[in-house]
Amino acid sequence: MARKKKLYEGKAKILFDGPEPGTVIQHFKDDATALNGKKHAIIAGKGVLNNRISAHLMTKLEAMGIPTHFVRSINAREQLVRAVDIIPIELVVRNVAAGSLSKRLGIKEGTQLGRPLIEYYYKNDELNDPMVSDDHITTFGWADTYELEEMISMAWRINDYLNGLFAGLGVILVDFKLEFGRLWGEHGELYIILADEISPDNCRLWDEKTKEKMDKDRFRLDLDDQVKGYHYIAERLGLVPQDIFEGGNLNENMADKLALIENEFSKKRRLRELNPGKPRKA
Ligand code: AIR
Ligand code: ASP
Repeated sequence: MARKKKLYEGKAKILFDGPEPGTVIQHFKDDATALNGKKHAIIAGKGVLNNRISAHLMTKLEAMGIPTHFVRSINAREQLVRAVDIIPIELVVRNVAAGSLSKRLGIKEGTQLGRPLIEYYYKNDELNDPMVSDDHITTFGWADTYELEEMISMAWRINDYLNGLFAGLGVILVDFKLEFGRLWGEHGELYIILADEISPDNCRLWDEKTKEKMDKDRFRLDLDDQVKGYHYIAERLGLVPQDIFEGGNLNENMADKLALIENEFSKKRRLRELNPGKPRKA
């Protein structure tokens, strides 16, 4: 097979040119970074697990009416996604205080928030992804008011859905980060769709009983067994059989096969490709 053309390499993922027009291959690496890339490690197996977790959650969200960039799984580390223009805003949804919210405002970690909170961050590594207001977003044209409204309404629905899904599995969805992209239809109409990934790299997930952190905070805070969170979440979601780990190592051949089997069960998703979402109002 011809070598794939690399379009972009990020901290945790690589994007390659896709096999069909308008598609991109999203490759999940084992690299983990924090502090804007200053802290780095390889967490063996993370890429495979995040690829599966994100494919699964995006498929679920698509089924409840959230348009996403996910098309299908390709292999253990790669998925086909739609090419979009990423809107340079990270939406963070919080249900429980943790991380930068606790630090910035002195709210004790673990405090249940009275209602979910949405924050916006401007996606810019040089500036360290600063927090911004909706006024900044529209004033500087990072997104217009329609796009922002669309992102916020999807973020609420995603939070409702994921909160319930994880609660049913004994996991608390503390907070998470979303990215959206613009996609133009055949007739020039604009769609706003969910992009990037949803995985323990951009969600905080705690075991409900023990409150143990089962996400990237294990790496950020130098806790032991950094792959544990990814593995635990994939297992709770029913995505990895016990024997996929051989003596502590993930069997990538087995993971490859699982990725393809999952596509067989989600043929319905193909229909939605023709109808990615609600078109923008004129
Ligand atoms: N996040 C924000 N920027 C990058 C990521 N991954 C995610 C974190 C956390 C949430 O957004 O993983 O789930 C809030 O992060 P913080 O650091 O603002 O508390
Ligand atoms: N991945 C980002 C970084 O490299 C932020 C994070 O997830 O902590 O800084």
